[in-house]
Amino acid sequence: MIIKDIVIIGTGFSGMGMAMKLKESGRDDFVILEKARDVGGTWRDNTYPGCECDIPSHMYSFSYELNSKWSKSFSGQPEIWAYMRKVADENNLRPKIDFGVEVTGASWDEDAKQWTINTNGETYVARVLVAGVGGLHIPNIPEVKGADSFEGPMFHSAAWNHNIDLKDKKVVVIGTGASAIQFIPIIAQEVGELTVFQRTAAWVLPKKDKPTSGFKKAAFARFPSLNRAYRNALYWGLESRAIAFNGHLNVLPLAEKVVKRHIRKTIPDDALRARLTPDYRLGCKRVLQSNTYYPTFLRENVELNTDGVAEIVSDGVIDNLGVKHKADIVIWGTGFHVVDAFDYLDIKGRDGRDLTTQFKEGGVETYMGMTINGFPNLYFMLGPNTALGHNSVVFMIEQQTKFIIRMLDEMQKRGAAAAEPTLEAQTAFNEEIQKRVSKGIWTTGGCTSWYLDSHGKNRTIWPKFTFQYWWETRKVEAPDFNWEKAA
Ligand code: NA7
Repeated sequence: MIIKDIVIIGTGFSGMGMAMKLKESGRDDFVILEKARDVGGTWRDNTYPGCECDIPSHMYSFSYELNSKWSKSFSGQPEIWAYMRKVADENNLRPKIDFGVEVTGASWDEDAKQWTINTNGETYVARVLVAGVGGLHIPNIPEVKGADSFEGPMFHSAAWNHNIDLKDKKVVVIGTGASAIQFIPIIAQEVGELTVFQRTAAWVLPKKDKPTSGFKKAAFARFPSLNRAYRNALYWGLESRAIAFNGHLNVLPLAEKVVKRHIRKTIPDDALRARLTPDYRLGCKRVLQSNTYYPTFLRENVELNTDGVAEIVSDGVIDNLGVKHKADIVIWGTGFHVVDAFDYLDIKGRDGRDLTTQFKEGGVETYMGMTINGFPNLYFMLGPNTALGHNSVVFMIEQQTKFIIRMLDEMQKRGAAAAEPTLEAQTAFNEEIQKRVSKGIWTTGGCTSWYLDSHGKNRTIWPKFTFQYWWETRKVEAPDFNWEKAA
């Protein structure tokens, strides 16, 4: 058994950010548990061709670890992952990480006021547990009739099989979300035939990506304040997008026109254009960006299928019209388990209450997306209703790490062994969020998306400006919590 004051799960932006803030606050009695052999979270795991950020890199990075060398506006996965490894090295985080340790469950010990954390190896015991597991890490592979009978390679975009040579092969891609629209234009250039199964057309804006000039890199390296000013300008530019999504829908037609013009200019064929044009409001699902996605459908070797996947057979995919599309390889670009991601965690709180059951029966409700009544000293990073469509989630992560440090300070000040939000505070937070979110484009825009749970409630997105999150988490509202002294 390994005893620590604090256990963090995961070494993505969340886990690493938490570790850095703990160190900064003078706390060293912690460990990070990482199931893989290196740091990086989703940016280590997603290696599909063309994987890159869709929030500008100068903003999609730690505010206290500025990087003057980003090669372009939206950096690719290898560069983001290298940045994360560098941050881990420069902050000496690796000695604090137990690699190859996968958490299988955690339970709260009421008497000892601590968490017992079960893993594939040692058991850990800690006063505080911080889950930095991310919202997008469990691949969603839909259950399709006959999928087991497929004889060729079949893999998900988040587990790309680089040993498979796609050259001249017949490939079927299922899904046209954020990942698929990045790899489809690239693999289309080498495969023999590509059939893309689109269930819902995406809004794909042109991507304003450009290389960072040598001058800019040198200036940012020499004068970090310039880099920060640029980051600030990006922040406010991105933040302004929240105006449209959060209820001021009159701003949206402008952006919709941009996409429609983009499709019109690229796709001369009326029927194909119609199939690629969304029938719901922009912003309802995550808005995508690419300059190469639409033109890909002009290629002779690429076919768009909008008839739906009915069945997979040994050598192909049959659509709902009964047409068979021969395939040597099937690639799932079908996203992740998001709202139900917690089902995979076996977390037992006070009186043995099960987190999954509580979320299923009472709704996915937390306080500030971080703490949960009945689950003392447990913190989620990027938990329910703190994901973003319009700005960098690293900003949210930074506010959360600061909030958790404030909670630890407050516990210390009060001599508290355990802290959890009151049910009243948690309910009030969720009522306000749901009131807001119900007016937003994600609910009113005429689509279904992974932002919504099975009851149509948005349990994913933060429906306000991100500076409001900063404001609301900038101090601990002591009456919102039960502070429990050690027995
Ligand atoms: P997304 O953006 O959730 O895309 C998933 C895609 O897969 C989307 O086009 C879905 O269609 C499609 N899908 C999902 N299930 C099915 C089934 N059963 N049949 C057919 N098509 C299906 O996931 P990504 O991996 O691309 O990106 C996830 C996030 O990662 C992204 O937003 C970034 O933040 C990073 P639908 O639109 O639901 O009809």
